[in-house]
Amino acid sequence: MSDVTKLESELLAAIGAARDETALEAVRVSALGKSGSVSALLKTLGAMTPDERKEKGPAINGLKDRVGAAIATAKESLAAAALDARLASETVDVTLPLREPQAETGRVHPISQVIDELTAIFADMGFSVAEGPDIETDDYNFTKLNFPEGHPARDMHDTFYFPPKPDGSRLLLRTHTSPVQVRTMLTKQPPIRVICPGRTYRSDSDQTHTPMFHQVEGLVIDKGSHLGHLKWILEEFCKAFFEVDSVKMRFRPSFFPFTEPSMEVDIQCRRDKGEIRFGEGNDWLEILGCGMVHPNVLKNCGLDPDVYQGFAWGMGIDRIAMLKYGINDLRAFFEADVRWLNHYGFRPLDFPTLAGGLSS
Ligand code: 2U9
Repeated sequence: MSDVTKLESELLAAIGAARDETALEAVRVSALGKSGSVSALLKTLGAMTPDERKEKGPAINGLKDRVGAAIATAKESLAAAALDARLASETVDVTLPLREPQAETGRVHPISQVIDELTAIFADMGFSVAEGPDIETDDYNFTKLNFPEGHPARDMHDTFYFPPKPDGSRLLLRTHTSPVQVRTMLTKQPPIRVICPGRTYRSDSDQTHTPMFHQVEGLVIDKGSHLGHLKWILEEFCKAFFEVDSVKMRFRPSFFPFTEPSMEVDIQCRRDKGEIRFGEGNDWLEILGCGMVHPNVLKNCGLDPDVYQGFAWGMGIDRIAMLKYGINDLRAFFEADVRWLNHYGFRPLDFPTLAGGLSS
């Protein structure tokens, strides 16, 4: 057997044995690459006499062509086999349910939803949203709001205080969002129309109280603001929030240091086997407190009470969220249970608007 024939049978065997395209490429390089065995034979042609070249040339060139053709054929069938294997392993079950797009898999917590709803309702009435720090000074949380020294709300048992500073002053976790309105009055000129939703803290923990809870307060300051405006705003709010056409409200006298007169507000409802319906029935449910801003508070915040007057109100967000969405355990709000959130949470792309519907 000549060298050429022997090399050809060795190379054809190696081509036949290559299991994938990488192995085949290695055989191609070893035969036809720059330093390959066939290339080495081709180089010997240059040093031959014309007669020798005439005799060996066709054999060596024939070897190169046949090896090249065998590699091309093997490459095609290996590529086809690789594709078949991929197609077999990457089957798609078209009967499987569609996966929800990632942006829609999360759920909006009912408290965030209610804050978005409140914001949409009051924004429609021309209110803006103001925010402030959770850690406040005694002055903004109590003194400027007309709480006298020694008022029970200032008690260590009710308020979370930080250790006193060397000058004796103490920071605290705000017990209501009212200091945000104080900050607004100190920095903005009337007319003022703001709502202040946010976290608030009181040292209280039982079935119906958590140490951290959420409030929304509202404030209007202008030259001619009066209780009629306040009643209209609260009535419009209740109708929009509880998504009913009409609602009866009852204003009862009350007392807060920061408002005079002060009132607590009940709305008409019907209690039906543990469920509450608004805008119908003969029962009453307390939902908020309100009043005309006390002249001392206006003065403390740099406004002349002979020129300006205003009204304010406050309500617990957690409580109105529970009432609207039929949630009966306050603690569930803070447990971060995804099963609960899947049930009571809201779809992230369904942002509440008055035109598009608040909760549907
Ligand atoms: C300024 C002036 C007046 C805010 C008000 C209430 C009445 C009220 C409670 C409701 C239930 C708090 O969540 S709750 O415990 N709030 O009844 N809040 S008037 O009055 C203000 C606020 C700021 C400068």
